[in-house]
Order: sequence, then C-alpha cells, then structure tokens
Amino acid sequence: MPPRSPHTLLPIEVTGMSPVAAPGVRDRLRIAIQKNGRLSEPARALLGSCGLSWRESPDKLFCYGDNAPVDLLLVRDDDIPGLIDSGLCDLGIVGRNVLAEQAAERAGEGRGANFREWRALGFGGCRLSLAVPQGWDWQGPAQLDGRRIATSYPALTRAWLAAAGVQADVVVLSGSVEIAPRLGQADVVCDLVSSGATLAANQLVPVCDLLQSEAVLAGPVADLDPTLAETAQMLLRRIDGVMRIRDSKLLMFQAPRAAVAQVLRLLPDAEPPTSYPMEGEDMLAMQALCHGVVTWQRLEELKRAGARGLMVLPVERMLA
Ligand code: PRT
Ligand code: ZN
Repeated sequence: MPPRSPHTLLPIEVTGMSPVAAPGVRDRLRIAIQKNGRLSEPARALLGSCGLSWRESPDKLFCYGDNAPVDLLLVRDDDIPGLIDSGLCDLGIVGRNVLAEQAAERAGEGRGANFREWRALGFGGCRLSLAVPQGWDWQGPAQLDGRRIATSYPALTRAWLAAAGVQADVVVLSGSVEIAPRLGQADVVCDLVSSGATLAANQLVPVCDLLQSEAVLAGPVADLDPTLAETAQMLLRRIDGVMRIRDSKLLMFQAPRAAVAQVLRLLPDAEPPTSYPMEGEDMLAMQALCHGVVTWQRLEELKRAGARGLMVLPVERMLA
C-alpha cells in the first residue's frame, strides 16, 4: 500500500503542549484511547509499561508525550475507529467489538474501512452473545425467524442473521439491552457478556457467540507516513515485548547433560532455553523464559528430574 499523506494537525487546545511540527504536517504519533471506561486504565497501563509518559492537558482530552513523540487523545471508544479512518489519529486502543461493528456498518453501506486490528492486547475480554429467555428450548438460529432482537451491535447482528438466512427484526438500543425482553421491547438480546451475571440477573441464557472480543491495537489499513511508521514500529516492538513477558518468569538452573531432555519435558510452556557448559563438569547452566506459573511443585519435579540450583526471576522488560 502507498504511504498515507502527512496529516494536518487537529485543532486541539493544549496550552503549552502543542506538538512541534511543520505547519500542516504532523510528526508525532497520535493514539486514541478511551477517556473513561473499562479500557482506559489498562490501555494507559500498557503504554506506561512501554516506557511512555505524558503531560495531560488541563481539559484532560489530550496527553502530550514527554519522553517520545507519542501523544494520546482521550475519547469515547465509539469514536476511535472513525478517528483512525479519517487519519486524525494513527492508532487506537479499542474493543474488537467496536472495531468489528463499525467495519460491518461500513460494509453494509458498501464502504470500505481504513482501520483494522494490528494486535490483540489480552485485556478487556468479553464476547458478543445471543441470549434467550430462560426456559426457551434453543434449537438454532432458525428459531429467530420473525422475532425481535435487541442489541447495540446492529451491523454485526444483521450480518450474522443474513449469514444464517434468518429474517428477524433488529431493535437498536444504546444501553440496558438485557432488560429489553422483560420490558416487552424484544424477544431475545445480542449483547456483550463477560461473567454472565448481568444476563443471569435478567433471566437470560447465552446460546450462541457471534464474536470473541478483547482490547486491540487498531491502526490504518494503509501504511503510515514513514516518520510516524518508525515511531509506530518502536511502539509495536515494545508492546510485543510487554505481551510476551506478561505473567512470565525467567527460570535458571543447572542440569547434567543426560537429564536435560527429561527436564525440558517438564517445561512445555518455556521458550527454547539458553545453555552454557559449566567448566570442569558434565553440567549445563540453563535459563528459560516460562510463560506459565512456576509453582513449588513444578520446581520439585524439575529437581527430581535432575535439575539443581533452581531460581525463578521476575522479567521486567524484553526486546526481541
Ligand atoms: O463512554 P464510552 O462510550 O467510551 O464507553 P462504553 O460505555 O461504550 O464502554 P465500556 O467502558 O463499558 O466498555 C468498553 C469496552 O470494554 C467494550 O467495548 C468491550 O470491548 C469491553 N468489555 C469487556 C465490556 C465488558 N467486558 C462488559 N462486560 N463492555 C461492556 N460490558 C457490559 C455488557 O455490555 C453488559 O452490560 O457489562 C455487562 C455484562 O457484564 P457481565 O460480567 O455481567 O457479563
Ligand atoms: Zn462506547
């Protein structure tokens, strides 16, 4: 894809914090994140673990990156795909559900979307599920023919109904979807579910998942302008490093050469280990990045297999 042309600056009031750029050209990467909501704190925490820090504008809508050319725009999550689409922001952190809904909406109107998922980020997990009143004997989508489905995700719901060849009425609600069947507004719902407690409290049962969602890093379909692309690549490398070591530990130990195969069989979640021969002994000093929990029980099994001097260390940063 050809690089996108440089973007013009947004007319944002950030007294004393305006990004320095040639007139009409932006050279600082701009990332849209949710201002208030489930994804705002984890998104900031992720970017913070990538070593970025910001000064917030007095109106708390813009954060100026003070140690890298990466600024944040704090917005409603629903605005994020459109901001990327228009080039006003380069990247965004948003639920896959929002991205997929807006892509489906554009597809339904015969328009393409200039945004796509760049990375899954491993937080904000939920699913878009069809839920029916308790007591329904769910047989499959055909049962929805002529029924009313309440949802805040009309484009995804309509696309799913069309794929299933079902004719149903989609009742679009912006919130409190779960209550719609009890109010007589709809027969079933299609909504986000995480623990399932809200559905249960409204006597509804999930019967079918339309989408598995989590927070994602979204970016344009086309390539970024080269200066911005370089900063985006730096950020991606750091995000990949953070994701790779999340919940990981470095395991260090020594093992006789003859026992190494047996020891490694006990580390199926480890990356290929590094090993060094120990001087004067038929032993290897080894270290392996383990992605699962390294319990005492596991250490004892490793010891029985021949490992010794076992140490479990936290991993702070990783750059592949
Ligand atoms: O103000 P703004 O528009 O930015 O925020 P919002 O109110 O639209 O979004 P917000 O903050 O509620 O959610 C942001 C994103 O978090 C969503 O787009 C999802 O990607 C993700 N997420 C993860 C969830 C949930 N889990 C979730 N459980 N979003 C909403 N819910 C709601 C769901 O709609 C239902 O009402 O929680 C209820 C169900 O929860 P359980 O645990 O009872 O199943
Ligand atoms: Zn929203």
